[in-house]
Amino acid sequence: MKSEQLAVYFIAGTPNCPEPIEKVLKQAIKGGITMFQFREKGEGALTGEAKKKTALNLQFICREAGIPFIVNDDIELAVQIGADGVHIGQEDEPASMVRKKIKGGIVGVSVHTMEEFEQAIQDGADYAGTGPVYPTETKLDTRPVAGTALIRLMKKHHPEFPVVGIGGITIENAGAVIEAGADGVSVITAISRADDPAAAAAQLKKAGN
Ligand code: 3NM
Repeated sequence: MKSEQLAVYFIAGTPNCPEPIEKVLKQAIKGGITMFQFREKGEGALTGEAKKKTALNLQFICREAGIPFIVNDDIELAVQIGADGVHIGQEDEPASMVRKKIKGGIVGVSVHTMEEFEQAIQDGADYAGTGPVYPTETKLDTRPVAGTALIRLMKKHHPEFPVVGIGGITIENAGAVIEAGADGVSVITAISRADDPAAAAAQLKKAGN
């Protein structure tokens, strides 16, 4: 993958969206997001066929727009529908195993320490996400807030390896994440709950330039 694809990485599931997720995604695409992750988690999250149907709708929208469609955690679903990739956490199967299942697809890994970062690189991950950079209410079981220090360290040791920040990132603080060396910002709330998701995505993009 190209690191530019991480520039504005929108993540969402139906519980994050006050309007139909397909509509929110289309607006975010209009604003210029560069990648999308379907993360169907939390209260009221879809399961089974309903989840698969929504995934297929979102995959179609991403395909038409020419941006990668990534599935969070659910490797089986990703393989079944031929998603462009998966994003996994430290609790999931090792990236090396996922790499085999997902063939040439994108494998993203959440990391919180330099050790986890080095391991992800060794395991053949395509990019690393790290956070929470800032306090977030979207994910309850996060690690302590890390600020931008780890991003700086990661990029110091592996300048070429694609890294994206996550957690509490807004239009106001996105510039600091990029300034620390990240290739992009991942956001849920800043786009999914914006009055105008297209404008929010466009402003996040501008913050990175
Ligand atoms: N992972 P928002 S923080 C999905 O720290 C996720 O690994 C995190 O949502 C981590 O943009 C987070 O609304 C939530 O803060 C990001």
